[in-house]
Amino acid sequence: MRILFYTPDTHLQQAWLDDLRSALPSADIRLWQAGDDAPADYAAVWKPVPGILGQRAGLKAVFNLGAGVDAVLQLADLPRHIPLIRIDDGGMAIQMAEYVTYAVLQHFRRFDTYALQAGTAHWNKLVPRSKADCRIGILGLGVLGARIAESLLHFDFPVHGWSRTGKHVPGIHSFAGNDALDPFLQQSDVLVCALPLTRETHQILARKTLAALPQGAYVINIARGEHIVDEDLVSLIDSHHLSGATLDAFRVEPLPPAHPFWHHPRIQVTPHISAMTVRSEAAQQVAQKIADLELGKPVKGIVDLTQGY
Ligand code: OXD
Repeated sequence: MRILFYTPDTHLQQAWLDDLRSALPSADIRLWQAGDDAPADYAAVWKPVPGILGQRAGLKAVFNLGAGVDAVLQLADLPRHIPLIRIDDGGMAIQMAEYVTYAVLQHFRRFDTYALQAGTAHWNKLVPRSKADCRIGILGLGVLGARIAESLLHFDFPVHGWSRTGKHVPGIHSFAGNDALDPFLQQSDVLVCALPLTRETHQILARKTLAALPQGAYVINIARGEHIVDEDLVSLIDSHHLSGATLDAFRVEPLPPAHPFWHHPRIQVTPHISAMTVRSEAAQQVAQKIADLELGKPVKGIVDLTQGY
């Protein structure tokens, strides 16, 4: 069996090859190099460039080696007649839950303001926030959003969620569809964006939607930079409608040094680390799914190309 592998992260290529080879010891696994147009049975890729997948003879399925599939879906030469398969969770949901829980707690317990005070050796006890005023709204209730909700419920935060179609997540009220977006936002003192990037969710957090959040709301984005209109976010923080943001994903990555997010005192930036693919786990999943496909068994995680996730 021939497996074509690609990631643009050159420093990770060998480690990926090692993990894939140990999960699939009898397969012939090769790193795609420019000009490689030899047949392959499967492709396992992250942010592929044109020419890797299109017209590839023999290809039966494509595996996406990260959480979001938007980069693959943007490829003009994506073969649309074979399954595109994502890694299910693969150790990423727990990392996202940790990241969001940290960001929520630092906002709720005002550690962000204490850090600013510490900068000027200012000793000042702030009034604690109440959980009733820290209602968490999670945009996107897939595997990742549901795991985040579960984690915040442990701390007794009131949690609700929004998704395009109705989802049942134990312990939370869920809103569904466009008409429910405004009521959802109006109750979200902390807004967590865990949405897939699609045509519908592109720039979903712009002036109008951000302004629908309650006064003093806090924004956490662990999804994609394109979900947010950067200038609108900064302007609503500057006008004190929003109290701040923790952001892990950006329109341009690495975030350019001159971008206002870097130096804004109320914005915390991290370099797209909220969840990193656990290579060995992802490689095992690819191996298991290939084994199932070869036996004609159903596999989980097939992306709906029309919905974009
Ligand atoms: C992502 C990832 O999709 O890092 O953002 O896996």
